[in-house]
Amino acid sequence: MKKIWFLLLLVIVITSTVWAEDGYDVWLRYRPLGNSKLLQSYRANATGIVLGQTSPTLNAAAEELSRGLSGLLDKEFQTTARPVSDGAVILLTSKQPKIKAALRAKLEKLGPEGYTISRQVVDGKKATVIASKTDRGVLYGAFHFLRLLQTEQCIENLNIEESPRNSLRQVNHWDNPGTGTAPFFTVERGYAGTSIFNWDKLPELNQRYTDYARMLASVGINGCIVNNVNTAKKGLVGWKLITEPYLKKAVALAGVFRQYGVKLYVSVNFASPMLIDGFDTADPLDPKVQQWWKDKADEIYRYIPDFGGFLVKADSEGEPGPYTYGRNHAIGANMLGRALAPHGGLVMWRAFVYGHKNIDRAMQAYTSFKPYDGQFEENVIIQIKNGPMDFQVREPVSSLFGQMPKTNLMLELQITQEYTGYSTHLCYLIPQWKYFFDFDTQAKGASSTLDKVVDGSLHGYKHSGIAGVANIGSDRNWTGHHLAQANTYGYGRLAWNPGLSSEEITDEWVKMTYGSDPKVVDTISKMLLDSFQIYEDYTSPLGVGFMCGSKKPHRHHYDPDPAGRQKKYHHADKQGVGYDRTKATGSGYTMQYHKVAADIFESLETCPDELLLFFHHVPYRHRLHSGKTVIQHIYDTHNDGAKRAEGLRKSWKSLKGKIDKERFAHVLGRLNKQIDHAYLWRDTINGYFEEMSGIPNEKKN
Ligand code: GCW
Repeated sequence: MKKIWFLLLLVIVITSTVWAEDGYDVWLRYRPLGNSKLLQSYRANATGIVLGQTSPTLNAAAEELSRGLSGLLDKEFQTTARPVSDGAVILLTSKQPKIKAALRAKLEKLGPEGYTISRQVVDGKKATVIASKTDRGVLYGAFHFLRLLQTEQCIENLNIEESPRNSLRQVNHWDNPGTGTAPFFTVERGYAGTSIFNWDKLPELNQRYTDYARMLASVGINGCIVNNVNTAKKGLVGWKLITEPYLKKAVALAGVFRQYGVKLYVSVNFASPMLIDGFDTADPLDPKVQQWWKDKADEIYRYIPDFGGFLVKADSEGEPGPYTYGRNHAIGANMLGRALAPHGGLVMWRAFVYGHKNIDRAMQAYTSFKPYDGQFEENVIIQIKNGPMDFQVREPVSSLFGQMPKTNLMLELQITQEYTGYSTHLCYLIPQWKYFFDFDTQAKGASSTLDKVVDGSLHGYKHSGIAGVANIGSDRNWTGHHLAQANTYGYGRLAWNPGLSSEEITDEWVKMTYGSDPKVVDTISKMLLDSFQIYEDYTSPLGVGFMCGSKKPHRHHYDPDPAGRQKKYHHADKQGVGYDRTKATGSGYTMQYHKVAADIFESLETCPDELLLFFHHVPYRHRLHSGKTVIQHIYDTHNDGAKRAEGLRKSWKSLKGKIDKERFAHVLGRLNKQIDHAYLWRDTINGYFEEMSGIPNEKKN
C-alpha cells in the first residue's frame, strides 16, 4: 500500500514539474491541444517531418517542429530524409536540386528571409511544404507553421507567402557585461533580474542562450546587440567586449545565435583606442585612430566572420564622441563605417543626442543630424528613438523621421518599461507602437507614414529597420511580469510586419501563451489592449510627459514627482500647463515637421488632444476637442484610470480556475501592486494640479 502511495506521489511530482507554468517557455509552450476535432485533422495533416538537407539552422527548424508537434499533438515525431508519406511536413530550400522552377522563382522573389508554406502533392502524397531560399527562411516558416497550430487554425489548404517588411529587426540589450558580482551583470532599465549573458562563464554555454535564440527566431528577430550603449560609465566594462578575452567568449554566443539566424552586434565606446590601447586621442580624422578601428574590425571578424557591427551612443549623456575633436556625427560614424565595410558590417549610430541647456531638448536630434543628411556612409544607419524626448508614454513621432531622405534610418523602440511602469504595471505597448507607425511624416506628401520610412521603401534606403530595447532578464519567466512577454512577442511580430493589427498580435500571443478557451482569450486580450490607455490616464495624459521622479526618494522614472519636473518639462504654473513648442510663441519645434504636420501641431484648433500639452501651454480652463476643460480632463483621467486599473484585476480574477495557479497568482500579485501605485499617481498628480491651479475637482473621486 505504502508503495502505491509513493508511486502516486512520484507521478504527481513528475507531472507537476513537467507542466509547471513558470513562464520559461513563453509563447513556445506547445501544450497538448484540447480541441479533439482539430487534433484529429492536425494528426492527419502533420504525420512526420522530412528534411532532405542538413545544416545547423535547418536542423534547428526540424528540431523545433518535432518539439512543437510532439507537444501539441501529444505524440512522437521523427525527422527523416525520405520517403514522403501522407501528411508529411517537408522542409526545403532552393538549394534542393529537385525543387520545381515555379517555386524556385517564387522563393527568389520573397528574398533571403521569405518563405512559403503550401499544401502540395509530393511523390504522390499530400504534404505540407515549408520552403525558402535560405535556411533561415525555413526556420521562420517552421515557427509560422507551429503558430498556426498553436492558434488553432485550419492547416488543410495552406498557401502562405511571407517575407519581412523590415530587413533589420534587432533587440538592444542594455546589459552591463562584467565579471564577478555587483555592479556587473546589471541591466540598465531592466526589471527582470540581472543579465542573461554571463561573461564570467562564457564561452561556457547554457540552455538559456539557446532558448533565448529560439524565442528571438520565433518572432523573426535577426540581430542582437548584447551590451548597453553606455559602455564605460560608473565602472562599466562593456567597452571591453571588443578585446581579445571577450571576443573569445563572444564567439560561443555568436554560434548559438547563428543557428537561429540572429547576428551578434556589440555597442562600442567611441574612445576605444584610448580605453583599450592607451591612445591619446580618438579623433576620427587622425589616421592612427582610423587604422586602429580597421585593425580592430579585422580582428573581430577573424573571431566572428558574420559579426553584425557596432551600435554607438556618442556625444550623449557623457559618452565620448566626435564633438571633443570638433568633428560632426557624420565624420565620427563614417570612420567606423569604413572600418566595417570590407566585412559587410553595419554601424547603428544613435540620434539620442541632447545637451544644450538653453535649447528645447525635443529639437536637438534634428539640429544635430539634419545638416548632415546625405553625408553618411552607406553602411551607417542613424538610429532614432520613436519620439523626440525619451520613451514617454505619449510623444509625437520624432521630427527627424522624414527629414533624412538620403541617410539610412532605423527606429528605436523601448520594450523594457522604463517609463511605463517597470515590470509591475501591465502596460501593453503594441497600441503605442501602432500609433507611431501610422503617423504621417508627409515627407513625400500624404501617406508618408512612419512605417514606410522605417522599412526603407519611402526613400529607398539601403539599410533600415527597427531596434527594440529588450525587457529580458534572468528572471525565470524572462520579463518579470508574465504579461510583459506580450511586449517582447508583439515587438518581434511588428518588426516583421508593421501592418499587423494590435488585435491580431494579441490574439496570437494569448492563444499561444494561455490557450484558446474563448473566455481566457477574450479577457486577457481586452486587459492587454486596454492597459496602455489606462496607464497613460493615471500617469501623464495629453502628452505632458515626464511626470515621474528622477531623484530619491522617488524610484527613478517610476514614481510620480510632478514638482520635480516643472522647470524643464511640463511648465505648470498658476495659469496653465504644457510646453510651448509652437513657432508663434514657443521653442519652434513644430517647424521641424513637414508643413502639413507642422501646421496641425502648431494650431490649437488642430493639435490632437492627446498631444496638446506636448506642443502648447494652455490655461487650465482651455477646452479640449472633447468639450472638457484641461483641468477637469486631468482630474477625470487620473480618477478613471486608477479605477480602470482595478477593473484589470477584476477581469483577471474572473479567470480563476481557468489559468494555472502559478501564473494566476503571480499576475494577481503584480496587479495588486499596480493598483496601489495607480492611486498614488492619481492622488499625487490631482493634488498637485488642484493646488497649482486653485481650481477644485468638479467631481468627487
Ligand atoms: O532614457 C534614457 C535612460 C538611460 C539610457 C538613455 C539612452 C542607456 O534613462 O538609461 O541609457 O536614455 O537611451 O541612451
